[in-house]
Amino acid sequence: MRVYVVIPKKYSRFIDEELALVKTLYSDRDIVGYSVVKSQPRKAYLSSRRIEELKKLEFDKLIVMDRLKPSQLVNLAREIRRDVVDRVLLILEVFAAHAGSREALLQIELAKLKYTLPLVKEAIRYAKLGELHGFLGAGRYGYEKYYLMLKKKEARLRREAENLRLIRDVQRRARRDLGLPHVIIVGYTCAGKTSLFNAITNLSLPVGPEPFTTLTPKAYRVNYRDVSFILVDTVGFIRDVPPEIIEAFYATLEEVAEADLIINVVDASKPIYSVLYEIATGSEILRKIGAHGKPVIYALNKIDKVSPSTPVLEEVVKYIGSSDAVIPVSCTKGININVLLERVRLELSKKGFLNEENIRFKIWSQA
Ligand SMILES: Nc1nc2c(ncn2[C@@H]2O[C@H](COP(=O)(O)OP(=O)(O)OP(=O)(O)O)[C@@H](O)[C@H]2O)c(=O)[nH]1
Ligand SMILES: [Mg+2]
Repeated sequence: MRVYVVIPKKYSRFIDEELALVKTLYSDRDIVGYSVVKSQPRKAYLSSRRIEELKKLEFDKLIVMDRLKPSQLVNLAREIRRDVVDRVLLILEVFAAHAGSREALLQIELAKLKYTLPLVKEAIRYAKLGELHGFLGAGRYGYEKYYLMLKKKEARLRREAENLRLIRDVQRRARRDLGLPHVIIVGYTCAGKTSLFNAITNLSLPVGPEPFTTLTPKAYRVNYRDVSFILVDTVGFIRDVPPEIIEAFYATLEEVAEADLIINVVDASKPIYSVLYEIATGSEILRKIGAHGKPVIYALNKIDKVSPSTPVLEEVVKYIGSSDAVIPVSCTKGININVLLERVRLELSKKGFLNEENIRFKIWSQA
């Protein structure tokens, strides 16, 4: 499958990251080229000149790294006579390829259905005119039958997802009943969340340079000096996460809303504007999933890759307005992990979570 990638100008500073997303599914050899385009509200998203250019190129699928309206997507597919996916569909495909659990897969399938149903509806209008062949995989069915089939599938998946959610709820409640505080690791994809989780727990969960290595939150009990807590690894954030994905998928991040402490892992080896951008948008996502007002520790990770003359720490401290909760670390080299743990201990002790106090509290409450 040869693909061609179109990147909107708004992402021109992040071309490598946008291409990295594509490369999680397609090898360098499959990607025949890419171009940066101005995004304007056109009928088929691209200008007719651009479409003519693309028609001459040899590839099977066009990947547009922007969010397209259903009509734009369908129009573009008609015009260039090839399959088209937009950034949302691509992210959903990446998620599906990495889903580590039945529940993750279900959530992704549901999000995908929610996104594709309007597309299929749009396609029905054209399919009647015989202009779309096999777009979105509908070839063998005809779009109307395909639509009904998808609707049924959606209902079935929804029931299954609900059952699994109930099971997870029970597990989470059982964990909470232990009375241990929850420390949740969040951050952009590839920031090193799982590497930090591994460094603290001595486990070896999969880590990797490609986005979305982790799709199922993992929890583990940690004992450090006089504190014990549950450490949770989570799904990474990504720039412009479409609402469907936040809604359907980050729902598995309910953990975050119940956290006692949040560790926000940031890849400090990125350019400073990216670092600050990720801190700002990360806070916004946390707010959206109901985690505002919780204490946050910022782990500036990968400092082994940062030259000492780069003022990333200073800039972050200036941005956040306090130096207490910003800790430069390297998870793979094991630098400052103890400093971070001390900070975790301090924050938990402020909330009365030292083991001693736990015990005292229990005796007191029994009296
Ligand atoms: N140089 C360097 N690389 C690191 C460090 N921490 C993590 N990495 C690398 O960064 C990449 C991403 O690490 P992960 O721990 O998988 O990142 P993640 O945030 O869990 O990513 P997702 O699960 O995909 O969202 C891997 O290739 C790691 O080896 C670090 O301190 N220094
Ligand atoms: Mg991970």
